[in-house]
Amino acid sequence: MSTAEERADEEVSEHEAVPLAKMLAIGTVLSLIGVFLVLLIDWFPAQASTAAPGVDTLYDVLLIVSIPIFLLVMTVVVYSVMKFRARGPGDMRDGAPIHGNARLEVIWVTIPLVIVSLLAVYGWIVLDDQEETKANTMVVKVEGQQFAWHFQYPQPGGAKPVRSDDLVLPVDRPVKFEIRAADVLHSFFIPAFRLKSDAVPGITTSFRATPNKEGDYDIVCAELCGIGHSTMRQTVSVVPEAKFSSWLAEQGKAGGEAAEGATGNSDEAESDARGAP
Ligand SMILES: [Cu+2]
Repeated sequence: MSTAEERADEEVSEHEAVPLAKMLAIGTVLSLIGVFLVLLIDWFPAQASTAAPGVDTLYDVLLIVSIPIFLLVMTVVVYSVMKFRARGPGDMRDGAPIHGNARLEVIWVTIPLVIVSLLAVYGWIVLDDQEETKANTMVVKVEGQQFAWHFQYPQPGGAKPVRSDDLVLPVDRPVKFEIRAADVLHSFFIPAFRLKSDAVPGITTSFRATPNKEGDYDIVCAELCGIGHSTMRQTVSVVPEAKFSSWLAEQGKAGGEAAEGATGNSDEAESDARGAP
C-alpha cells in the first residue's frame, strides 16, 4: 500500500470518528479532580472583615466555573494536536474546508454570554453588599505617597484631624476609607479585609470595610509605583473600641505639635474644604 493511499484512509477515518463522548467523559473526570484539588488549596489569609466570607465564596464559584471550561478546552486541544499532527516532514496536507456552522456558532456565543452575565450580576451583588452605607461609620483618610501610607482621622466639631502613620481601627466599627495619592498611582490593599482600591492623583476613591477580628494585618501597595514599591507595606491593627479611643487621644496630643511644625496647615485646609460639601 502506498503512502498516499494510507493518508487517504486516515483522512476518511478522521472525519468519521471524532470521539466527542469520550472527550466529554475525560474532560468531566479531569474537571471533577481539578475542582476538588483547587478547593483544597487555602488561597487566602485570615478573614478579618465582614466582606471576607462573601469574597471568598465568590472566588470559589469562579474557580468551580472556570476549571471545567479550561479542562474541557484543553482536552479538545490535546486531542487535536495529537490527531491532526503532521505525519512526517513532507506532510503538507490541509484540513477539510469548512464553511461556517450556524448551530455551533450560536452555541459558542450563547453559553459564554450566559455564564459571564450571571457571574457579572453575582459579582455586582457582592460588591453592592460591601458598599452599603452603615450607621456609625468612621471616616479614615488615606494618602499614598512614594513609599508609605499616611492616615488622618477627622474629628467632630471642626477639631484638628488626628494624623498618624499607623492605621489603628476599632473592631466591629464600619469604616469608610477615603483614598488619595500625593504623587503617582498607588493601590490601597488590605488582603485580610479582601478590599482594595486604587489611589489616584487628583481624585478621591473610597471603600467601606467593617473589621470584625482583632489582630495585626498587612497593608500593601498593589500598584507598581516606583523603585520602593515592594517596601510600601504597613500594618493595620484592629483593637477593642476602648483601646482605640485611648490611642486616638494620645495621637491627638502628640500629633498636634508635630503637624504644626512639619507639614503646615495649607494641605489640611485644602482637604477640609474638599470634605465640606
Ligand atoms: Cu505605592
